[in-house]
Amino acid sequence: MFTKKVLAIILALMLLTPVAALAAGEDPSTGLSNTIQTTGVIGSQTGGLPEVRGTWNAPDDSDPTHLESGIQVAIVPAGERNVTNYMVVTDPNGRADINDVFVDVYHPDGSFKLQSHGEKVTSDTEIAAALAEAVATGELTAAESAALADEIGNLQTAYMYKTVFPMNSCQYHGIYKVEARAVDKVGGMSLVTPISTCTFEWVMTKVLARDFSSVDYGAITLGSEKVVPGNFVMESGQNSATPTIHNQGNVDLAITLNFSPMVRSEAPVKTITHFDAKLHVPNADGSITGIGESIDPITAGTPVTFTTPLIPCHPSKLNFSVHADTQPSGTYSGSVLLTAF
Ligand SMILES: [Ca+2]
Ligand SMILES: [Ca+2]
Ligand SMILES: [Ca+2]
Repeated sequence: MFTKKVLAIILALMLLTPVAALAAGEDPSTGLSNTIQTTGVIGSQTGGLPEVRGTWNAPDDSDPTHLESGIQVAIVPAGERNVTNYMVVTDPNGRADINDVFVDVYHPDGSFKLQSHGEKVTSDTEIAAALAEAVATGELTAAESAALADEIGNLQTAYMYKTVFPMNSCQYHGIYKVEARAVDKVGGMSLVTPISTCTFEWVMTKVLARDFSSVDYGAITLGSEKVVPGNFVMESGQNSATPTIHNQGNVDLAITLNFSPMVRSEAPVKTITHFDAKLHVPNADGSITGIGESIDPITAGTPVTFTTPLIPCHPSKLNFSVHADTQPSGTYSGSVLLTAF
């Protein structure tokens, strides 16, 4: 019954679909509907797959004395740097059968980050140095290192490969997983095992940069707010008239402001104590939507914290405002403490 039903549907489709008959001499390799034969043999690779015998990452440069287990990689604030993965690979068909190696790198939340292909390390000096470093950082025991060196050097059954991939301060801190894979000349791929998997820690680093060191409200009119508008552009130096702050680390920052009163320099002493501020943080992809978060009013001496986190990567705009209502004319000065935590 089922077959009949399917047949009926196929017949109906044939009736509904106008199909031009192939004219004499027309190329049969063209057409809108094509059946291509596929073949393959499962099990033909048995015993022939390459095998990752050991893998580790470097450098442990945020932990130079290697007191902390694992690899702690230091970030470059607002910049990029390379991480190196090493793997030692063998193949039952001989190490000459290894055709390609690559790593799959995963973010701390488990999502895929990137794939990068490696190259064979041919220098004995470099091989020895990489193995020695892995022992120093605790990624390999001395016995494991010696066994791998033996497979590469004496037995000549394995090669060492290194894969260099970039890390950016825009990427959040945490433990990144690296799966080392190898492919042989007939396309057989090594299996993912605990031995072919390693990690590194992208060390949490808080960095706040700003492009201004002072805020000049200029002429203030009694009864109306005076705004110093920021922008999204980090100017070089710290003399910008358009305040911008930039999270150059790899973790969200909370931003707190604490205004001091602005005090009149002439006698009698008078103070301005009413301020406000607005923080506008771009989206994670750098696009800018919305109008930002205002805190208004802010009273001098009372710290306030924006609920909007300052996310890494893209510069954010910070506006400062002052309100003077009854103060006499004169020159007023104060300060604001900008804190990130
Ligand atoms: Ca093979
Ligand atoms: Ca370490
Ligand atoms: Ca600016």
